[in-house]
Amino acid sequence: LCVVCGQAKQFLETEVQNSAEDAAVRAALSYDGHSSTDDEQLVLPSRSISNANREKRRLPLSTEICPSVEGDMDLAESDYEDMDQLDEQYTTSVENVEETQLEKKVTEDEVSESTTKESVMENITSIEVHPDDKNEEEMVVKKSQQKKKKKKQNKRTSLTSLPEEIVSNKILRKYWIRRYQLFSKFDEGIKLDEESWFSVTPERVASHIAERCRCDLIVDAFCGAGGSSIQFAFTCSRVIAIDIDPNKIELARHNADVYGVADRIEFVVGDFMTLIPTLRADVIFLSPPWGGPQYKNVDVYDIESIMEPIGGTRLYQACQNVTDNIAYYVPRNINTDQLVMLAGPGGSVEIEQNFLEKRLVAVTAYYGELIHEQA
Ligand code: MGP
Ligand code: SAH
Repeated sequence: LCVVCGQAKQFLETEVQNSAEDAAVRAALSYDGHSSTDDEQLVLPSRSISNANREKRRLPLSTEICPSVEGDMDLAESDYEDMDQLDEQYTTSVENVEETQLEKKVTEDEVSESTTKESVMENITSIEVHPDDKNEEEMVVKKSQQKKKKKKQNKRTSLTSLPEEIVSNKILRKYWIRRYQLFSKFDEGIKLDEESWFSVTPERVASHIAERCRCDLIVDAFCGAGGSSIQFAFTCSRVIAIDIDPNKIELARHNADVYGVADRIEFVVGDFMTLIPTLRADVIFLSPPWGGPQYKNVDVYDIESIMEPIGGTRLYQACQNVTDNIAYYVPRNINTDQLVMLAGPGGSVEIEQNFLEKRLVAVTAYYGELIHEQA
């Protein structure tokens, strides 16, 4: 993760002129993207502008509620092979949806049994076609072709277990390939809907943010299918997870159950903007809708595009009535000037780029006491 600490941007820009981290910091500020890896930490030297005139809430930052989740979330080569297979299968499936539907009704056992039988038959047939063939090379080629065919058939079988939204929406296929990055326990029954596939916080990013937000009571204002809330349950004593969509709350509850933390989260169906006056929190985590994957269609994302017509500034300011400790998960192409402006005159913000396997996934802006202490 590449971390950039920011004060007022003007201050930052002048200060970094002579700093050793000059190039990297300016690169991060102007967002040229891919200069850092997950492992690098880039922190500006302390030039903290005091927030002292604000009332500070003490956060119990040291108690570990539960060990964090571990798992291999890196993409395997076979995942990319899967993608190719999925491409082929997808074409078939959209061309013949009815056939796919029928296929789905066949039980897994029936499918794998028939696949095995067919494969055996193929072997026999091909040997019979060339009973006297002594050319071993040709036989090897044949066998490898048979293997490929068998593999393809097995893959086709696996199509039957793909979630409906992945089969029917081509755009979601890349997220399926990344499913273990999203949830390491994906195979233990994680469920997502269309919007959640592209908006869930990937697990490693979520657990990193959760560590930084460690506190007694956190509000996850837009919990979606629970990617972030689940990780907050490992670092915070109490989690309130809010979403306006009842189906999301069902998914979040189910997914939290997969991770064994459902009983540590209070799920609330409701409009966060309406609920704010009733809330109390040490920390608020904001991961609002960005307007879908189209957020990438602009060079610089305007913070006011968040939850239009409300806008990202009003959303942030409404939270300040509850707490100054706000973590804001925003698009990687966000206008960083706007994130700095939210801190107000003399205020501070820490802007962090979240990487996964050298891929810049998103940006998180930390405010209030969530900003790392600077030397
Ligand atoms: P992405 O659209 O999946 O970008 O968003 P990707 O696939 O890295 O880009 P590409 O170059 O491969 O095309 C990256 C991450 O941003 C997702 O994994 C989500 O965590 C987050 N994200 C994306 N969207 C559209 C939203 C959103 O609307 N709201 C929130 N809170 N997060 C989102
Ligand atoms: N962080 C989540 C993803 C959030 S996506 C995760 O890791 O899974 C944004 C979510 O905001 C969507 O689920 C959407 O239903 C919800 N949402 C949109 N408007 C809302 C509102 N006014 N109040 C609460 N939730 C809202």
